Amino acid sequence: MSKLCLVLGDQLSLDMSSIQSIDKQKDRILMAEVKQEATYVKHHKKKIAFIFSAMRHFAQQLDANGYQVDYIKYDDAENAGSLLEQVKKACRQHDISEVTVAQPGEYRLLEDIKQWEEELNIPVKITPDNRFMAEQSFFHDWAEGRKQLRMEYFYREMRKKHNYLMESGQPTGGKWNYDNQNREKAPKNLDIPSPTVFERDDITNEVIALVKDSFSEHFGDLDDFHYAVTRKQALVVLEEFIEHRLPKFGQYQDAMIEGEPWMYHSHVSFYINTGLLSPQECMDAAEQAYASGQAPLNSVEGFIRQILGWREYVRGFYWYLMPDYKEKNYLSASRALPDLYWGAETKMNCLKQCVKETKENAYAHHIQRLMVLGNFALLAGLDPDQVNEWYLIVYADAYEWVELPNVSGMILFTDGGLLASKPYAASGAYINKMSDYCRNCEYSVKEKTGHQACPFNYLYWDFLIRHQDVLGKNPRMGMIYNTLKKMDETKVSHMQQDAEAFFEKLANNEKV
Ligand code: FAD
Ligand code: DLZ
Ligand code: SF4
Repeated sequence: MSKLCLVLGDQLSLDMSSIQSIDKQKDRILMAEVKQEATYVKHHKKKIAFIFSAMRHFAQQLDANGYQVDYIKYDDAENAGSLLEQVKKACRQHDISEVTVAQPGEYRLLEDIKQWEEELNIPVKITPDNRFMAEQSFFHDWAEGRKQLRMEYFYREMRKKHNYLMESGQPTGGKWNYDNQNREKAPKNLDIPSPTVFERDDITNEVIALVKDSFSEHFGDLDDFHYAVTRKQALVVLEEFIEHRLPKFGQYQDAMIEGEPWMYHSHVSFYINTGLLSPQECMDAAEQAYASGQAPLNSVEGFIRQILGWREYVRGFYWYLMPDYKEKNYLSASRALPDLYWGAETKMNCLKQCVKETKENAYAHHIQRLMVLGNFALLAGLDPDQVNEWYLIVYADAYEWVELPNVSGMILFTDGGLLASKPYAASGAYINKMSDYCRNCEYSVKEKTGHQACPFNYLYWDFLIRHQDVLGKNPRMGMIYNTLKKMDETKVSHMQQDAEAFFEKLANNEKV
């Protein structure tokens, strides 16, 4: 009698609680590429290629470490198509008395696995996901009784608890947050380091051929696949980030440049989320760079805030509020996701560039996701389910625990202010300030109305007018509603007409 440990595609770490709980000599590990997980949404081709290749490499690593692994490839003749069916087969094949799996990152799969005991007639043990620094109970205790769940206060608790950038109980440099030093526009002719690139090995080539064949209908390009697919490679990505990009990460964190998808960002989300890197080692490396004078505080604090703050916070937030959170729609948004999100032609250069890069790389950096693609989704009142599905599909780092709070809470304000104190809504002026997209746009960012006007300009005011009944009560929106009050009525009515005409074009699938 032995145990069967199921390792999911985003649980690729030898330190996983489930793997740690088994006996190498007696027990078995199961990993399976299954239709159920690869198609419950139509993931970007590069996301599937990355996950399958990283899974296959990790199986080899397990094997080299003395574990007994059953690995089911997507095109194996005996592939049963779902995790449960694969587990059933493995239980029949080996004399299994218990199944163990670490808590999955998505509510739907956790609920599914909770039913398995009845199906299998043996115990199914779900161990905690020990890759996060804040246990679910820690978030729960922090959140309970609060009306608003602000990341900033959670982050301070985490800084103290885990002793990052702390000196004698006080934050290093005297401030908790250097966000105001993370907003510079990038000057021309910046010498941005290229991203870390790896040659594809036989495993990755085989997976790419498989994805081409089996997922041809899915969105996204497969060309120039250069991601790390092993822990060893992911460590090189981290090392190169710390050396070459971290020094300017803080300064240009919010900047966007046409043709520069990678900027000074770390590109480690794919690897942390699948277990190839730990959040601690990423932050330790950054803190060490500060201690040795290699990187300034605004960069290092900014990077640590994203991981110890935002990443841990959204994960706690997700499990604290699911399943109800997914149903929220405070602004009653219902417009269908326009085809331009799938690459249909658009005159709006900022959207065009961000979608193009997303299609090419299964990656866009934070401010592109938030202030271009997200801002448009908010202002246009796009349906939250469709927007969530799009984000879950297109980014190689997307799993619902991290995608949903960012999309529903941060960009769409579906929770009415639980995550963000006000909607991240902005006109074209913000995009023009933080990027060079407007230079090559058919619209004019300076014009507020008329067919040359940047749609973000009139959509912004139209959004505020449409939601005045609820947003007008928000104290953080007071100033902007005062500006609206003082605006010339004819101008306001022109903006509303322009917005209406724009929405009509969207509905008719016309190019906007
Ligand atoms: P960097 O900018 O270098 O940041 C460092 C790390 O901080 C990231 O690797 C990530 O682990 C963490 N981080 C930064 N911001 C966030 C955040 N808001 N939430 C959680 N972690 C964060 N991140 C995902 O990992 N998966 C997603 O599906 C995802 N969807 C998003 C959707 C929207 C609408 C928005 C606004 C943000 C989303 N993010 C998501 C957060 C963020 O955009 C990505 O983590 C980041 O762009 C990944 O690139 P990077 O590794 O170069 O990050
Ligand atoms: C994302 C993904 C994909 C595309 N394919 C698989 C797979 O075939 N087998 C697997 O075990 N996991 C896969 N994953 C990751 C899971 O979807 C992920 O574990 C859950 O969404 C929970 O985060
Ligand atoms: Fe985007 Fe408007 Fe600038 Fe065009 S003018 S790139 S639509 S912000």
